[in-house]
Amino acid sequence: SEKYPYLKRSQSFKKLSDEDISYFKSILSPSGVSQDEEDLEAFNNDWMQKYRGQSKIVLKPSSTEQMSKVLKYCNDNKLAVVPQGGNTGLVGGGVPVFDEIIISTANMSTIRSFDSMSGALVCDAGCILEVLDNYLAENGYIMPLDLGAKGSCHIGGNVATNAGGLRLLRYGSLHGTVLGLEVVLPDGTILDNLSTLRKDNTGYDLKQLFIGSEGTLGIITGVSIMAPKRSKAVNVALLGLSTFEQVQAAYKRSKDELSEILSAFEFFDQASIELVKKHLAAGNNDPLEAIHPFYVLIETSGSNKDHDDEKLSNYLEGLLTDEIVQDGVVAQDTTQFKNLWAIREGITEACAKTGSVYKYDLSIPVPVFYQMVEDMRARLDQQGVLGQGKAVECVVGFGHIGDGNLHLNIPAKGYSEAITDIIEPYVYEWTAKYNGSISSEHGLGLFKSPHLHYSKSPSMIQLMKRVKTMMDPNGIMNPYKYLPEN
Ligand code: FAD
Ligand code: 2HG
Ligand code: ZN
Repeated sequence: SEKYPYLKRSQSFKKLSDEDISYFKSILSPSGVSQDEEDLEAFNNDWMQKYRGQSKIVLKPSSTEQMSKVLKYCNDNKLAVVPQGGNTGLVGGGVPVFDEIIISTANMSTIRSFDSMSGALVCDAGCILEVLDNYLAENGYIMPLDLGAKGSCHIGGNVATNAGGLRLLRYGSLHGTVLGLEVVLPDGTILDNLSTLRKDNTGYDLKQLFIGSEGTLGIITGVSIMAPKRSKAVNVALLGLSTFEQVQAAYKRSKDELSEILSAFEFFDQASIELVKKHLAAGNNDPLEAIHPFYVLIETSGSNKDHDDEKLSNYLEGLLTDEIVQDGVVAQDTTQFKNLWAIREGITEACAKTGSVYKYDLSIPVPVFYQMVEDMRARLDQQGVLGQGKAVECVVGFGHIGDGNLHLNIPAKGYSEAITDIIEPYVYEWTAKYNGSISSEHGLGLFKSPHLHYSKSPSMIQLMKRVKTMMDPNGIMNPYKYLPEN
């Protein structure tokens, strides 16, 4: 493929034939097989318009049994596949590289059960995250995860990428909140582990292997997840600060003074808000008078509004008195609450409006977060490519302070080897120097697989490859991705 000159289609995979198509049509409903070109456009291209496959078919099973038949057939016939949920992934994992068959969970969107005593929700993998959260809201519960992509991403995709997001600080990762999974293995075996138990120490915890496996070991068809009670009192505040030291000071204090009610601590820089203001309606929601070098969005969630309000206002007053923040606003109603979150959640989309974005998702120590951003700025500037009208528009830093996760975004006019060579491997070496992670929450996909060694030792990568070979001996599951070739 011209799209990926450095990759070769594996000869071990068969090409799709009319016979294969007839078989798929015989087991799936008419809406379960699509070869329509327009339809395929959306499935072959990723959210960023960065990755592009050439699949000729998308299959949408509507039951676990259908999924099992499809996968078994593909495995028996050495047809490569790529599982796809909402196609919001940011590392090129959910779209084909060549002609892999796209297997979508779009037709699997039933909520199977909800236990209002334990909070255990059991649902199909194709349920949209926001739909689940709205369903739980009616029952006084909340999904333990939330992302800007909630309106499109599927819970199966969330589990497959081990998505982090905006509530991880409070409710922890999916490795803790997922109670059970139903997974179809490449040979068609249905692994039924949809447990709703909070505790279960009987044997290897196999579900953990699929959380974050990005479609390389099997297809998740069902998810059992522990939903916490929805907090009665929720506050959100937006703060303007002058330095990154102040951001850290505000975070430290929030742990002391807001402690058990703190439910999010997000930061973004001036470049972020400028892009949001330039490209999105959400930019008009900024209630602060001036533009600040740094912003913090704090959310509290608790059970007693008076108690939370008092804590938050004492905390904010202290920050203002000690000149740790320059300005701050607490949302006064639901609309303003949503508006403030929309600014933070809009940064990804605002960056994308520029054209192409070089996106890095790093775990590094919080004290060096902004040094990374500034070093990258200096580096691009030195090479003469940074600034208005140049190849790179700006360097944007934001992310989940509470989780030690920096999002470094570099919006540019297009993707080029020259720019990539300025950024990489510099960014990975920088991260490795601090024993950080080159993928904090977005995953490896096609983008990061060659760089895995910056975060994992040779013996760990070897063991990962053995697991992959054992579970997917024909290598049909999402090939060319996740693990490095050599
Ligand atoms: P897809 O993109 O369709 O697939 C992602 C990967 O999972 C692929 O490798 C695919 O093959 C595999 N996969 C999908 N479904 C299955 C399945 N059922 N079984 C096995 N494998 C499967 N991520 C974060 O972690 N935190 C964030 O805050 C965050 N915010 C985002 C905001 C925006 C605006 C966008 C566009 C993305 C954001 N993301 C974030 C990226 C995130 O990984 C995805 O949004 C989400 O988890 C992927 O779900 P999806 O259903 O879209 O999966
Ligand atoms: C977020 O935290 C997402 O908003 C997306 O993880 C980050 O666009 C990004 O780099
Ligand atoms: Zn994020």
